[in-house]
Amino acid sequence: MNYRLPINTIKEQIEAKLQHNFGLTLENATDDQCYKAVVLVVRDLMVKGYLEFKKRAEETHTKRVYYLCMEFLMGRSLKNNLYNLGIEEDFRKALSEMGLKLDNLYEKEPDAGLGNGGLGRLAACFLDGLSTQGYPAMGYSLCYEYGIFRQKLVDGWQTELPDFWLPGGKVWLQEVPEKRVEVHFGGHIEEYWNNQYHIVNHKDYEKVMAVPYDMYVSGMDGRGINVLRIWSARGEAFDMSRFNSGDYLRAMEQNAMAEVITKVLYPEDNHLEGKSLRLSQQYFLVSATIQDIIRRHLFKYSTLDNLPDCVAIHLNDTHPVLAIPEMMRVMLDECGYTWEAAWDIVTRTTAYTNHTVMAEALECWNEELFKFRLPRIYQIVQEINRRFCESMHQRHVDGYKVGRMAPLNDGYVKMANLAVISSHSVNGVSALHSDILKETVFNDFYTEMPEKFQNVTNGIAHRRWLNQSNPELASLLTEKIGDGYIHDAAQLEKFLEFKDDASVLEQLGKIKRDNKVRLAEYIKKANNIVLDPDSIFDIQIKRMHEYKRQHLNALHILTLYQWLRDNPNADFTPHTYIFGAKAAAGYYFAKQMIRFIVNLAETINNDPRVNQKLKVVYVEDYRVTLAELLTPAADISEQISQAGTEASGTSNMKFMINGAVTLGTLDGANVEIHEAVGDDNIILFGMTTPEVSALKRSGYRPRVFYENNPIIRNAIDEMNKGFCGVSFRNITDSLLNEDPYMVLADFESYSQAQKRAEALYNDHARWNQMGLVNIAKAGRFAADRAIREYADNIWHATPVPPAPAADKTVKA
Ligand code: T68
Repeated sequence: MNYRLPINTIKEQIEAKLQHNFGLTLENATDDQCYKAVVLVVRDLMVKGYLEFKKRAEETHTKRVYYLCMEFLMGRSLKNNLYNLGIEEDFRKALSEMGLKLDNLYEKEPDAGLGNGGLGRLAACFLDGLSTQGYPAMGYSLCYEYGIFRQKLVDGWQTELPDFWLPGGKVWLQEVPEKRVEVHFGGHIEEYWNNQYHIVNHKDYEKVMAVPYDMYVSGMDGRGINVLRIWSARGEAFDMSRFNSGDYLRAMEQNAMAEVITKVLYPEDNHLEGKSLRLSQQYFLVSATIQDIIRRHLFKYSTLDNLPDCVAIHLNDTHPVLAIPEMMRVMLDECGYTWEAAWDIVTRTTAYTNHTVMAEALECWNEELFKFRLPRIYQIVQEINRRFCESMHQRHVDGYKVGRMAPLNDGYVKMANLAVISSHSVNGVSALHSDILKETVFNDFYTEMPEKFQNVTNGIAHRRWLNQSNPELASLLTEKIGDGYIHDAAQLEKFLEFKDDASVLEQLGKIKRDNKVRLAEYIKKANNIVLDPDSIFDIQIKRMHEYKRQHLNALHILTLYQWLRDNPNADFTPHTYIFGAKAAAGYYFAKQMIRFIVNLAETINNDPRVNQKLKVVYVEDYRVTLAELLTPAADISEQISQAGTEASGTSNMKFMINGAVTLGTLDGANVEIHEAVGDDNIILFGMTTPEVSALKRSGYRPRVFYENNPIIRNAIDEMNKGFCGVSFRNITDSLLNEDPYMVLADFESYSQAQKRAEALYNDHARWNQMGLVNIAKAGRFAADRAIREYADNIWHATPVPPAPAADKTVKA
């Protein structure tokens, strides 16, 4: 479909939307209203494309992919959709003729922050990959009224403000009230036999309505347009019985309780609190989604027998795993399937991705809570558990091992166990992570059912993270290697040809500098700190977490500061360290880490002995839109997690494709980045995963490093004394006594790596060449590639075949 419109038509349509939606003419409209009018015009185009794509998918019986995830960190959409539909320049021109600047309207869009970090952003990147490659797919999630909180730093301490994104964000959403479904909580179950039929009645439940909102997601060229369907919780429309019995207030209260379910996104990543509301969110998502999927399928086929042939359901992490017992419930209680038939269909349809090995993130629900909130689902999980244990005993599997694998154990519902047992495929998100899963957390399962285990290394939407965020680099690439890489990121490899081309290397250096200047302008405005664009921009952006070791980076900066203070005239390559991260609201240690970095930054930036050479910036409210500004400006990409802890990482890929050099451990996808670029184009340090395990086994004593290394000792002593009047003894206590992520053990190696980075940077041609190799080798980390692997190896799905030529002629 061609999405282009004549410039005059674009202008007329925008004016019509202003008139129709706001009762305004252009002269009286604000930028905010104009932004919304533009979105409405773009949305109309996308609806047309979507309907056409959907029709073709249905006619060709192409398998549909349903991607269930509690989080989709979409960021902004306007630029992405205009770019993908190939209409950005037309809109820019039309708006300019109307006296408006498209770039100003972009700034009116709030980030759709319906996620915490890597997991949610991955889901968003995957929607792009699915649409671009023409797979008919639907993302399912929740319409949180408040997305990830806005971060405000007050004297270095993170405070959280509500992110009420809907006033500016809702314009992308289409409410579909006729597709609403009921979700039932609580109550009790009555069972009886009627002739040979087992009847299950769920009584006295609370009813919550799930109302869908659809957000259209375009792929490149608009070939495929898919929908992200997010559910909003509502109380019953109007409880006449309560109203009639005079219980008006109680009726209103029930409504409010129901609506709490989608009020706010839980702001934890890689950590789970067993809160009842979170369980309700999870069940609300899967119940509404499964009912929706089954209704759609039955409407078309009148049977669920062929579900696994027509549909793939993907469970992104364990959060939506209750989709499995929910599907069983619908098939058993509402569709009359036997357990065996239903189980066969369900397990052939669903697949599961694991995103973490962190013990505190492996979901377990208190069995009593679970039973109370979801009595029928609990019964089904019990039956899954019973049958699983029985089958293992029949195979003479050791009883302890069966216990460890059981979904019900020790008074908990173990979601990861339920996921592995009930899915036909289990994958990790990088080669290393997938191996670790097999060797550790899922080793019991791996030895019993090895055929289920796969790896799909993560990938990023390279058009957003390269073409849209770094247009200068994108045009250099297009000039040198053509634009094939936009669809096929593997073609970036052609850029290697220019590895020794001095003029291209120089251009790369200039582009990087321009992006650094752009970032410096933002930081001057936001933080009132002046940065030197010729200094090394060394960036660590990701959630604040001990395992990601931002405190290793900060501790090293402190040692640099101490050295520079003593040697102010020493030869030192100017270095700017930039951090951006939110901490989970209740994660005290992570908040202390933020405060440490902010206070350290304040001290360094205000010390005239060093501040011409060393700067530290903590950007407030790190989010997708800021990442788009930060990533192209990095010289160094900090990927310094303790080996074996970061499942994959995706900022490493975004930095790489923008020509930054990874300074990192052999963890997550860094291992594959290393494989791709070779020893010369990455700066590695620290222990490997087996070395970490060996040190743990032999008994790690972090204090030894303090005692034997005066540099570490001085830094820790100064942390104890404190910065800006605040002592960081809780961090140093942890480092000296436990150091669970072995910061001190890796410190010396990290410090050497930083020195190597500086030396390499000073050889500008060499440094630019390292950047070039990183760009050229980044193709394999595209979301398009990851999606193809999921489609081929897990979902067994194919793209919608292009319409026959005859069709095209008719339309033209
Ligand atoms: C991340 N996980 C991994 N979790 O940490 C990262 N957790 O290595 C990986 O690249 C990324 O997933 C994509 O695979 C998360 O981001 C969460 O955000 C999360 C949210 C809620 C509960 C638990």
